[in-house]
Amino acid sequence: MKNEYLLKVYQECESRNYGKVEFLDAVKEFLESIELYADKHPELKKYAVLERLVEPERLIEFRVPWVDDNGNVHVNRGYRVQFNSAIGPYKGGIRLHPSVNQSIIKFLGFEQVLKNSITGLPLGGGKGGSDFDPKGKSEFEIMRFCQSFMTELYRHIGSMVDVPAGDIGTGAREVGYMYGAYKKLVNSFDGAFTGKGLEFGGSLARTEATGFGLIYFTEKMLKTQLNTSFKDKRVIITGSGNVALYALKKAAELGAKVIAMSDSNGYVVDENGINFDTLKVIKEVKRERIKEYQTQVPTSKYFEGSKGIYSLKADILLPCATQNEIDLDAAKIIVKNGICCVSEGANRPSSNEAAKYFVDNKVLYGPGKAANCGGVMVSGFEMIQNSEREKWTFEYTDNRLKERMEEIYDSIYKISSEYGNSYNTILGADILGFEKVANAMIKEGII
Ligand code: NDP
Ligand code: 2IT
Repeated sequence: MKNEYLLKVYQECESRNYGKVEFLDAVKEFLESIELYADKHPELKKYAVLERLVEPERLIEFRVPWVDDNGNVHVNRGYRVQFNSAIGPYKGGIRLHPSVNQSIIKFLGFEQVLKNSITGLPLGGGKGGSDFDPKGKSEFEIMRFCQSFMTELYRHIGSMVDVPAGDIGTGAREVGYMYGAYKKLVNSFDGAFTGKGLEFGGSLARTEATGFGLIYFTEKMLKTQLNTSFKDKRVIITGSGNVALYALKKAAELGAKVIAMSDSNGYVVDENGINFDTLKVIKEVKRERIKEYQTQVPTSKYFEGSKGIYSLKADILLPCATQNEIDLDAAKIIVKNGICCVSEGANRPSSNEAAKYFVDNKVLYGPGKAANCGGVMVSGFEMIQNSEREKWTFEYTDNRLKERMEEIYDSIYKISSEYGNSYNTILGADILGFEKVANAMIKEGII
């Protein structure tokens, strides 16, 4: 970073966020990538747009006590960051994972501001979560936790204020419990959550949206840059949750062979292509580990440890698990193995160094904030349907998602090309997301 204004913003942010590594990495990547844009836009400094952008409007931290099935009391910590509402109500998921802390929630909230702007919908950015670990908990323990979480969160959200949704550890079941508790507390059916059940205001295709959107974006990138497609490609997907599962489904529909998938314990390799229906029952219905796939499909192989997956030979890698899965060393192995495309279903799965390495080596790179924005896009469609008291068909919703994901890639390609490198999608995505938010922050005044 050479621009003095950007340097000053980063240094101030660093001193205010000591030790918040994930958040600072996200801010640094963003400031570095918009440098050429900032050089041409002195109004950013005049109106202190970047100082305001990196400071959340509000961060709520709260106690979440709950009682397990044996009568023991536990206390977890809950968070909601309401990062930026310049272009719409705060919007973003809720993550339940033992690793959740302020730094992770802030990085996710910061990314969400840009991502939501990229969708083209009027949505601000937020994120929430807790260090609660859903693994091994009974159905009623999960329900009691979600209800306790909502006894605080309900007062901060609403359909015109802040609209949460799912993320790691929060799927349709958890959203149901949270929305149920919210409704009871506010006595209003105002759709203040997305990812709801289809019986109570949920949108068709929301479950599929992030994974499908990732594939639509990536297919367009493959076509534009390499005049190729998913057909007959060998694909690796990390993770085996909501995003990974529906990325598998759509990639296979387009003729790809997904040869490996993982969870935090290990990975399976199936040279015949991982079977969606088998994996869906294991993960969504039975909530088992991916190891179980090997029992169901004896010709496949299971390996302990999730890192070995990057050493497999393939054409395309879709990281769909969590942040910082791919460091520079892993990126070097991936490039050496001939992967031509890395497209992110997860939020910031590649470290800054790894992402830069992909761009520098002309690997097609889909940054998460663009490649995975299909999820929040269909969340936005759910909000539209709720306010219209409407229900769109699966086909209509899916077609709109596909059309929009392709347009988003086109816009990123255009911006990156104008700035001199069509492979630098990091710059393209950041500028696409940022410009609208920045203009809104200037026009709305310094507040
Ligand atoms: P799920 O909880 O459904 O699945 C998460 C998957 O990632 C699981 O396979 C899990 O394995 C693995 N995983 C999680 N944490 C770790 C870790 N620390 N190390 C290794 N593996 C890990 O979550 P989603 O599929 O919803 O989310 C996956 C990613 O996609 C996240 O980065 C999320 O922020 C992002 N995302 C999600 C969207 C959505 O609509 N759901 C939208 C946009 C982005 P295990 O079971 O072993 O923990
Ligand atoms: O990271 C994300 O975009 C999500 N977890 C989805 C957010 C949403 O509001 O649908």
